[in-house]
Amino acid sequence: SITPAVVTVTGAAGSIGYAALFRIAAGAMLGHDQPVRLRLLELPQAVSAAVGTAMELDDGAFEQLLSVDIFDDPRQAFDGTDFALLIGAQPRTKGMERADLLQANAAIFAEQGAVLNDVAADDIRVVVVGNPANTNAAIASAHAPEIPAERFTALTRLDHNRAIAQLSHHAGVPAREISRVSVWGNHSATQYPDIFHARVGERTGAELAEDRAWLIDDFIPTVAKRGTSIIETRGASSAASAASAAIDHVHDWFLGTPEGDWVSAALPSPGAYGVPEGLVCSFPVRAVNGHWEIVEGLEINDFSRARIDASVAELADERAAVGDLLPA
Ligand code: NAX
Repeated sequence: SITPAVVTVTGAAGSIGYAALFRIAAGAMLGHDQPVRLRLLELPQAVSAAVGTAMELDDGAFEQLLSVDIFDDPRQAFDGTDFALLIGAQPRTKGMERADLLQANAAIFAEQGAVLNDVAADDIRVVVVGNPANTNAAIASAHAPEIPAERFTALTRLDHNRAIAQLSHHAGVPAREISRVSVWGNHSATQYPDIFHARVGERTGAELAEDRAWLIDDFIPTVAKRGTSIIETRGASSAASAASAAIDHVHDWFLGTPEGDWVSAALPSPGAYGVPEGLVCSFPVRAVNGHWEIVEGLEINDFSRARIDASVAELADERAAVGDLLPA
């Protein structure tokens, strides 16, 4: 029999958490044969909503869902956990400066990193969804010295999936025939969705990129500003698509990326592609035997270099803004 996996979801009563939990319970994340124990972490005022979600999870009668426990204490929620989806974060409220948001979240992720360091399972894998996701992941990792840094990742798979969707519409090719898209940098409007190495049905991304007007004025900004368009159109921020991307991220990390393809995820830079060490930056990655490996040796043209550098500069600024919580 397969050892059950312990999965902790923070912000479990929020919009993304609500959408993610049912698909995790249904086996979309770890496979349909993998038994799962769910731990939900919420703020005290949202515990009741999380209890209600747990009642609904019960009512799903999911075959592989062994238990659902709810906590407002990270130490209990992360005890022995194998997978941590860190979705809960302090939202940006009216009048709040970006630096204030960074500071507020830095405190949350410093604490959660330290607790994970103390109580999580040895093979813990962490994906940070709560914004600013890259810097939050860097802070959590900096406070977890006993956990290998590459176990702390941030979600840029939603950006990756958005890029595939836009390419699919533009080229009239189904998503399943699109591979090797790369998102570089920060999960923010400075991110760079790179199609120069992509395969788009019978065509190449490089060929599509020859239409620079489309690339610069349409494709890149549409992907980078998609979150804002969703808010404007839907009246609420991306939730089910973000949950789906977080599930894709953990799924591939655990079970592997398809042969011949790669995905995007933000990892602590080992200095790859000139990205300063330790910045949690999105790269093209493959999962091999349960570990992310950055796809090496891609040729980066001047067009891409300038855009990667701009997003990496923003990550460096965020690191500077959180100061002591993230030692340089
Ligand atoms: P919601 O406000 O619906 O839910 C957040 C939940 O987190 C709330 O229930 C709140 O009580 C809880 N929470 C806050 N602080 C917590 C803490 N310290 N411990 C445990 N729980 C805590 O937000 P939702 O729409 O679910 O978005 C969650 C986060 O994802 C936000 O930071 C959002 O900016 C971020 N996003 C990240 C994306 C990505 O691709 N990386 C895309 C979607 C989304 O914008």
